Amino acid sequence: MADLLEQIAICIERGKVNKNSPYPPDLKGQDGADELVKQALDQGIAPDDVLGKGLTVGMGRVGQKFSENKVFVPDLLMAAKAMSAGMAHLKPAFESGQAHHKGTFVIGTVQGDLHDIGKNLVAMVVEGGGWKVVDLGVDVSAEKFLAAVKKNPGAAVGLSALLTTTMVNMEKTVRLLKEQAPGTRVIVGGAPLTAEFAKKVGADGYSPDPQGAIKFLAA
Ligand code: B1M
Repeated sequence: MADLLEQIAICIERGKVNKNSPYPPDLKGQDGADELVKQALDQGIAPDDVLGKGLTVGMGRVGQKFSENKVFVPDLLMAAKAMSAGMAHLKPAFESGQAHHKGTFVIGTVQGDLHDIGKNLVAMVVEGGGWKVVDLGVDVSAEKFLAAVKKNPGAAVGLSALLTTTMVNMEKTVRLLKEQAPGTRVIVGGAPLTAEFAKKVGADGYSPDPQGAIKFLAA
């Protein structure tokens, strides 16, 4: 069982989607996340173990390497693709309540801002970390974030911004969430942000990269 889960982790880390996938070249012809997750479930390995000891381990490794500049955006995208292939087999288990997410993470790019590449990467890595992700997209108003939290009680919230002109909208969103949904944990991120700015707007956390968001959620 441990071997199979480790193989699944490697597929995620290396972005090996399925047997037919030519990427990465050194794994050509070998089973990918698609086949291995199916095998694991067929062998009776618990869906929570497939997720927690296989898929998320791989995503954690690639996320960490990304933080260390050892791999780059395309590597993360391939890892996310492999993750999706594996997760497709786990979907019925989540729907039936047999497998469980660690919690819910609501994420979006703040009002006025249309940049979503970084936000999407954070969403993928957090999902790969075992969280249910509610992605509100771009140009998201404070009220829309609040509505999503009301719909998903206990959810943590992630705000992304890429413009110096829109990062200021984070303050309004954090304030509304803290007033109307007390106890909601909020993390902010995006290229122009700093930890000092996060503190100033009242956020609970800041991360320069997706892996930091995982660490924040785990804390
Ligand atoms: Co725009 N843009 N853009 N842009 N754009 C920047 C950000 C800019 C720095 C370019 C420049 O002038 N050098 C500049 C901002 C300047 C400033 O504010 N000081 C800029 C501008 C000015 C604009 C427009 C105003 C241009 C115009 O129309 N005059 C306009 C604004 C539109 C709007 O939003 N209202 C605009 C538009 C666009 C495009 C639509 C063309 C396109 C976006 C496409 C898309 O996202 N779907 C675009 C792009 C691509 C860029 C650059 C080139 C790349 C941004 C990016 O995707 N980076 C950017 C210049 C640059 O960075 N070189 C630029 C890659 C991505 C992986 O990084 O988003 O930083 P990033 O995400 C990282 C981390 O920040 C972190 O994790 C990610 C992975 O490591 N992170 C989080 C992000 N969110 C997080 C949340 C977290 C935690 C971590 O927790 C919740």
